[in-house]
Amino acid sequence: MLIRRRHSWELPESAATPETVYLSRRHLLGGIGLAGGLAAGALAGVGLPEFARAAPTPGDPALDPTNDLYPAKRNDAYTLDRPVTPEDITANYNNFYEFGSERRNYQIADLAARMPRRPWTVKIDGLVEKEREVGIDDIIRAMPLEERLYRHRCVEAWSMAVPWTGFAVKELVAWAKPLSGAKFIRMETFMNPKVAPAQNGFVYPWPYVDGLTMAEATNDLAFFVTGVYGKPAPNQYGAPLRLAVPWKYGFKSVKSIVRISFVAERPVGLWEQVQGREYGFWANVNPAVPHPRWSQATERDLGTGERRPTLIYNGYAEQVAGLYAGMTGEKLFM
Ligand SMILES: Nc1nc2c(c(=O)[nH]1)N[C@H]1C(S)=C(S)[C@@H](COP(=O)(O)O)O[C@H]1N2
Ligand SMILES: [Mo]
Repeated sequence: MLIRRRHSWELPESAATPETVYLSRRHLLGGIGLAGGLAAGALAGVGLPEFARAAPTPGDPALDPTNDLYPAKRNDAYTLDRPVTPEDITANYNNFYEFGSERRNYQIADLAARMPRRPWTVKIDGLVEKEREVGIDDIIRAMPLEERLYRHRCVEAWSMAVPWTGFAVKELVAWAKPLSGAKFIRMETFMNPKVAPAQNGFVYPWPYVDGLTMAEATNDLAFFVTGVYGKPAPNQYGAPLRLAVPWKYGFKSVKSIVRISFVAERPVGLWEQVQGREYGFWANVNPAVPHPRWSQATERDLGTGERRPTLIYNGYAEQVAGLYAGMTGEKLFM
């Protein structure tokens, strides 16, 4: 997803890293674990910025005030065609550009661990009966939490399968009471350059934003994530509130949301804003429509390391294809 490539031959994501080096690094990290302080200490010798080494660990999910809600009951309607990706792999392979765009992703988990999880409020605004700002714990406790096994397909052609915990976006929509003029839902990530080093830079138009149509947002599959692997989500997954729209490329799944707006105009996502020729509003997964710079026909499964064929709508056509019936003029697959 890098927009500036130093060399034209640079390939997306780990394709530029010899797989052996990449795998052994992942192995090393699995052994270190996510205990923030420990990881910071262990990694101190390999180039973490000074502030990151010294900082405490406000983001420790073990201290999450909603811990008692986990594990939530699994909803068996959502099944996988592949094994769940092990936690030590997905926890150390993250896209969270607020914390850096380097492929040395263990740093992203470690830097994100420094993000305070509370206090955290979410502003619900725009075309709703009543605008308000709500504490995240009040939202989570008002919603019916469940676990769902979902596939995730990044536009950079890697994929994982994850047991998310959360609630259907349509539950929050009903609770927010949008007015009839609301046609889209726009989600915004926090803005805090003191916590997220890359937000000090000028490459990206922070804060991270993306959106859905109301029909997409109220489809059963659209899910707000609060937890993963049966516990509150560690920060790097986008705690304390993150979207999961598994039929779309991963960049649509906004992390660490602080604002949800109901709007009449189609929101322009961060990636559409910086590179609209390559990343659009719809971004539905389709193996037959290549990214301008690489094929989308296959994906690398983070768990097995193997390539597998990519499925139309990432395997969720039955649930979502109807949303796009008759939309012939739209670029639905980028
Ligand atoms: N705020 C924010 N949300 C984000 C991103 C990001 O950089 N910032 N990256 C997106 C991309 S490209 C992907 S693939 C997923 C990655 O989620 P994961 O790190 O939990 O695998 O988060 C998405 N949400
Ligand atoms: Mo992605």
